[in-house]
Order: sequence, then C-alpha cells, then structure tokens
Amino acid sequence: MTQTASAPETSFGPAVLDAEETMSRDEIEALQLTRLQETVKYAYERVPHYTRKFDDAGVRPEDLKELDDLGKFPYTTKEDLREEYPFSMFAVPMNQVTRIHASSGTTGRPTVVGYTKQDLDNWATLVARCLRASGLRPGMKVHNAYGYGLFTGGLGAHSGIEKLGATVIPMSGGQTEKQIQLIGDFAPDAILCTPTYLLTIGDAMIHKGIDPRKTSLKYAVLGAEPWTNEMRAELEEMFDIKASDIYGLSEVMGPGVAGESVETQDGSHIWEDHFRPEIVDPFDLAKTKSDGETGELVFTSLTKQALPIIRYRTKDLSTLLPGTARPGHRRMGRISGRTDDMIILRGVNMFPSQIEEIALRIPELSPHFQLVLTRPAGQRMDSLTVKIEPRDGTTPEQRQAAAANLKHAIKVNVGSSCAIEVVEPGSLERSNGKLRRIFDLREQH
Ligand code: DLL
Repeated sequence: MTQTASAPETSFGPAVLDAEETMSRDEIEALQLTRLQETVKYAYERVPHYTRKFDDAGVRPEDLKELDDLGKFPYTTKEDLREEYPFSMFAVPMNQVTRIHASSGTTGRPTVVGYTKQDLDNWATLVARCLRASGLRPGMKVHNAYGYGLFTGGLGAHSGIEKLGATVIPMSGGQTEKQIQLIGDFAPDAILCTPTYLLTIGDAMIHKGIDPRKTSLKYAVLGAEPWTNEMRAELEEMFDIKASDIYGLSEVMGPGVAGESVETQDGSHIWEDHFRPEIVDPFDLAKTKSDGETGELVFTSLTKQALPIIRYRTKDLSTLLPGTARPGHRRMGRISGRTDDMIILRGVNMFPSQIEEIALRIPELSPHFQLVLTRPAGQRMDSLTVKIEPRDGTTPEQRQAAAANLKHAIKVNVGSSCAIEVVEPGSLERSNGKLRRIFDLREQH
C-alpha cells in the first residue's frame, strides 16, 4: 500500500512513500516488538557469540516481553566483531551471503559485515526512502561520489538510487577533475558524497572558473561524517542546492539507517521498522536515557538475516527526538561527535563539529581547518592549535582579527584556550571522502 506524501511536487512528480513510512507510532512499536522478539531468538539460536553473551548475562530470548526489556540484553561492540573476524558473527551459511563489506580498519583488523539477498533488498529500500525524503525522484540523474569498494557508502547508495528508479552515475570518490567534468557533461540533478568532499569539489570548481551555483545540481545527500547546520548553509549557498543528511554505519547496515526530509531539514528520521534505537550513557552503560537526552546511540537490527546485531554501540553521540515529516519514526539529533573523536583538553571535552560551527560564523574564515594536539616538551598540559584557512581575498589585518575572534569564541562557547594559526588558503589537505580533522601529535613528545 502506498500513499502520496505532502512533499512538494517537482517536475519529476510527487513522492510515493512506503507503507511503513506512514505508520503511526503505535503501529511501529507493535511491529518493533514482534521483530525484536524474532531477532533476539534468531541471533541466540544461530550465532554462538550471542548464545554465549546472553548465557553469561543470564538472559534468554523469552525474557523480551516488551520493548523496554531490550535493556536486559548485552551490548555488542566493534571489538566483538573484530574478535569474530572475519565471518563468525554471520547467522547464515556462507552460500547465503550475497555480499560482504568491511570497514577500513585503520587500527587492527577491519570489521566485516555480510548481507543476504533479502538484506540487500531491504538496504536498497531504506536508502531509496532517504533519497526520496531528500527530494530525489524517479527519473532524476544522481551522481554518486561515495567511495565504491569495501566501504558501504558507494555500493549502498548505488543500490538505493537504482531502487528509487533514478539513473545512477557511479563515479565513486576522488578524481576531482573528473567529477567536475562529469557534473558538467551529464547534468545530474543530485549528488551524493561526504559534506567535506562536496566542499572540495566546489572549491575546485571555483579555482577552475566554474560557478558551482550554475551547475545542474539541485540536491545533495550528505553523510558518513559529522557536519553542522553551518556547513549545510555553506554548501547550499555555494551550489544553490538543498542539502540533506543521511546517516548509517557498516555494522548496522551502511548508509540509510536514517535520512533527513528536505522540507523540514530537522534531523534524520531513523527507519524504525528496521532498527530499534536507544540512547545510553556511555560512562554508565546500565543507564538508558530518555528521548531528548544526549548520549551514545545504540541500535538493534529488526530484520537483518546475515548479521543480526543486538544493541550495537555506535560511539556516536546524539539524541532521540519525536518524528516530524514521518511522525511514526523518531529523529536523531545531529551527531555532535564520536566518543573516540572527543578531545579532552585540560578537562574540557570538545568535538571538531563545535569548532566548525563557531568558525563558520566568522565571515573571514573558511570551513577548512585541522585540530592539532601537542604536548610541548617539558610541559604536562596538552595544547590545541586550530589551523584554519581564511577566505580568499582577506587582508592580513582581517585574518589577524578573525583569529582573535575565533580564539575568543572557542574560549566562551567551549571553555578552552587554544592557539589559532591562520594558514594560507589552499594549504590544508582536502577531503576525498571522510575528512580527518584531528591530528594528535602528543605521542611524539
Ligand atoms: O559511513 C555509512 C555511510 C555512508 C553513511 C555514506 C552515510 C553516507 P562507516 O564507514 O561504518 O559507515 O562509518 C560510520 O560514520 O558511526 C558515524 O560516526 C559517521 N557517520 C555516518 N553518517 C553520518 C552522519 C558509513 N550523517 C560512522 N552524520 C558512524 C554524522 C555520520 N556522522
């Protein structure tokens, strides 16, 4: 059953939603309970890791009588997946696994995830939902600049674009010159990539004398890294587009766990017919937080066959908010950061996105910055230097004043003192996908 959404009609026609998108909160929760009961039983019976973990915690699938009983079940972490490397967390025989992806694994073993045919179909459905919510429609041309390969971004987005009925341009990440050429030649309606990579493409266009506002692009669906509303404003202005968020992570599915509606631009709706989210206190895991409170996002899959995941700790800090454009599904507040990206500077916690937010409010400063942590020789305190590029055409006096402004605003808003180094425009490394903002040089001292 489908229903016509209230989404604005484009020349590509109205949005036709999945029946689950229009379910009421009560209907969603009833569906979640049934699916959750099935999932914990399925995981317990099929994956030795879960059998052991549930037994150790003294909890059995039958104990899940209502949604809140989920809190009795043990968490799953990236380390669990690493210990079961590569395939021991799979709940189906290998001949039923249609595709494998893996996280980049900069430290240690990568985490490996698998999908059955049905899993891939559900994944494509959810990405298609996100894209539609972001303004994309069947018949549009979509330039996909998420990286293809083991990373879930490229192929995950690809299948969703096809499922939506749009035309996919499978560009992948990198080769910025080529991206610009194809955007010009193929005239896509939408682009999918990380926010910082879109910035790289826009900058490169400007340096070639191409006005990004004059391209055919009307929509962008951006994710895979934290970004702020200030960055949204920057990119929307730069390209004259509407930019929406898409969230996901490999261990839970890939892109498409949640997606934002272009009409409201108020955070991503989590597709709660497939995932049960919780917010927990990362410092006291026994504590589940209420909607509206900030903490670590935890997900349980409700339909996954190859890799059912129970209470996966994402390390992403967010909040759960009531649904708006899809009232039955809760939204997630913008990710303020990851617990492992948190800088603790003389007792004050901060995230790169706070710096992004503050810096972009200062007109002379660009969104290109890095955070460098050092411990100067002979000192017991860590130091933070914000290296940031000014806007093109700013005078030395303006740059100096902007640096002083930034220093002051960080002190007032975050509560920490740091050094500001305004570097030459174009001198900081550009993003090709997920941008690294933090450079921790403390070990070297
Ligand atoms: O980055 C999946 C993805 C691809 C999402 C393309 C959106 C678009 P991983 O490589 O496993 O998967 O990284 C997951 O990236 O835990 C967050 O920390 C971060 N992340 C993903 N989307 C967002 C977002 C993909 N919209 C990790 N906002 C997650 C903030 C995000 N952080």
